[in-house]
Amino acid sequence: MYTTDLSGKKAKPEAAITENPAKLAAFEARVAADEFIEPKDWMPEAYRKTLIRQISQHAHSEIVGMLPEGNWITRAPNLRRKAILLAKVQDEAGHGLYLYCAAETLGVSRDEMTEALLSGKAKYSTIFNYPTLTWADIGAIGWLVDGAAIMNQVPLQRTSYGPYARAMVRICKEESFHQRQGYEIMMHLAAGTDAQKRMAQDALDRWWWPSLMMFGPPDDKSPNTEQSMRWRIKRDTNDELRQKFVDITAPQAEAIGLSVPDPALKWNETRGAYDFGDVDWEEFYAVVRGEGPVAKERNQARVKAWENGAWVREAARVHAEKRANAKIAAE
Ligand code: FAQ
Repeated sequence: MYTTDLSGKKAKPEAAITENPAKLAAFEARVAADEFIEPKDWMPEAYRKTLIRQISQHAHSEIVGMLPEGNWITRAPNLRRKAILLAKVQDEAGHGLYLYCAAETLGVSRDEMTEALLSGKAKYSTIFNYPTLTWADIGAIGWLVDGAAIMNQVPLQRTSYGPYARAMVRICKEESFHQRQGYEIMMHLAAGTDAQKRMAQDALDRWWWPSLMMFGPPDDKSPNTEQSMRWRIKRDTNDELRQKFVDITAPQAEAIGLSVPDPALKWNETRGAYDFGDVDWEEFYAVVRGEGPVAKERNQARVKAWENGAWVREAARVHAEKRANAKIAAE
C-alpha cells in the first residue's frame, strides 16, 4: 500500500523528487492538452501526493462540515425546513464518500485517511471550526459557505485527475441547491420582523470573513498554488476565486437589504470588480493550527462517531467473511 504523510506536510520538496524525465515530459504534455489522468496512468509522485492531500482534506471538510448544520436539525423552525436541512446534511455525507473513493484510487486507504483526521494530523476547512449560534447561521452557511464551496468546485470539474473531476460534477449540482436554500432562508429572515432581520445581519457579520478564508491564503503566501496550477489540479488561484465570490455575493446581500461587514467594500469601475478589505490572516492561521472556536468539539464528535460505529464495521466484516466462505463452500 502506498502511504503518504497525510498531515499535509510534504515529506520531500518537489524539486528533490527525481522522476524519469521522459515520463514526466509525456505526463506534462497530456496535462497541458487537458487530458484526464486516470488511476492506472503513470504520474509523478508529487502529483499523487498533492492530490491525496487535497482530495482527502476536501473529503474531511465535507464530513466535519455536517456537524455545524447537524446541530440545528432538531431545532429547525418547521417541518419543511427540517426535511430540507436533513437532506442537505445527508448530501454532504455523500460528497465525503465520493471524495474518499476518489482518493482511494491513488493508493491511500480509507482507514489511513480516517486515522489522519481523527488524530488531528489532516486538515479540513477552517470554516467548520466556527459555531452555529442561531437559525440564521444555517441560512448563512448555505448562502456563503456552500456559495464559496461552489466557486472553488466548479473549476474542479475540469481538474486534471479524472476521478476527482467526475466526483465534482454531482457535488456541484447539489451544492448549487444548497446555496439557494441558504439564500432563501436569509431572504425570509431579512424580510421578516426586526428581530429576524437582526439575526440575519448578525449571521452575515460572523460568517463573512471566515467564508473569504475558505479560499486559502493569498497567492503570494500559498505554497501549493503554482505547482497545482501547472498540473491543472487547481484551475484558478485562491485570490481569483475569492474575488469572484465577493463580486457575486456582495450584490446578493444588497438585494435582501443586508450589509457586508466590510467598510472597504466598494465597486471599482476601472477593475470591473469590488475592492474589499484585508482578511485577518492571523485568525486564519490560528484556526488552521487547530485553535478555532469549536475545533476540539468537532474532533471529539468525529472520534465519538468512529467509536460508536465500531460494531457496524465489525458486523460488515463478519458478514463479508461469511459470504466469502459460503461462496468457497459452494464451488
Ligand atoms: N482551511 O498552498 P495552499 C465545503 C491550507 S467543502 C484549512 O493555498 P492548496 C462543502 C492548505 O491545505 C470545503 N486549511 O493550499 C460544504 C495548505 O496546507 P497543506 C473544502 C487550509 O491546497 C459546505 C496551506 O493552507 N473545500 O465547504 C485552507 O493549494 C457546507 C497552504 O494553502 C475544498 O477542500 C482552509 N480554508 O489550496 C460542506 C476544495 N486553505 O495541505 C458542509 C478543494 C488552505 O499544504 C457544509 N481544495 N489551507 O498542509 C482546494 O481547492 C484547495 O486545497 C484550497 C487550498 C483552495 C482549499
